[in-house]
Amino acid sequence: MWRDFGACRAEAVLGDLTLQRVDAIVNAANTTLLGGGGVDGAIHRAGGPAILAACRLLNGCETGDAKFTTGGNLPARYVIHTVGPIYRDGTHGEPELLARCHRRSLRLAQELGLKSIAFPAISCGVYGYPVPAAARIAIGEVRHVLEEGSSIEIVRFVLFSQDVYDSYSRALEE
Ligand code: AR6
Repeated sequence: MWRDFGACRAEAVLGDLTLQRVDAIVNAANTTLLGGGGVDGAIHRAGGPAILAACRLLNGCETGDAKFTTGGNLPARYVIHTVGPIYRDGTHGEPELLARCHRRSLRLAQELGLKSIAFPAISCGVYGYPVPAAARIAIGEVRHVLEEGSSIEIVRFVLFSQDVYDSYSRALEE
């Protein structure tokens, strides 16, 4: 499923983020940036120790912010580490923080001069964000940033299961 926003293509695919041949993949990290489970664990396993070594120099990352490191052994040149909100009930700033993760990651990619970036479903695993709502926020914010004008040509959402893929596809169609 894909859709063009301005000169940029946004797409949703079912797959493994760590295998993507893009300029940067985005990690759904935690504030320590020192690794964890889920997609974070998969990125560190596939990318090797260079990513953790680079993360140690970054002093963590606040929720809603983003920082970058090398991609190590990954096909992607960079990993952009962002920290999504832990979902409580939706009234504790979760939507704004989730939107900010996407905005900060895209801005960082633009500052690095990148043309392609791939996101996972940030906050949709351990952090418990209801997937349809997270998908609408993620796609809405990406659209917003791209329509402001951007050097980025491809934004790919790489979803690990059919239900998550379906939610992101639906949000792209809306
Ligand atoms: N490719 C694409 N998506 C994946 C992959 C993969 N290889 N592996 C898992 N997912 P989560 P969060 C999906 O829990 O909710 C970590 O411990 C997964 O099915 O990775 O933001 C961090 O260190 C789900 O749909 O991230 C933090 O402590 C989505 O990625 C915490 O988890 C996100 O799930 C962050 O939690």
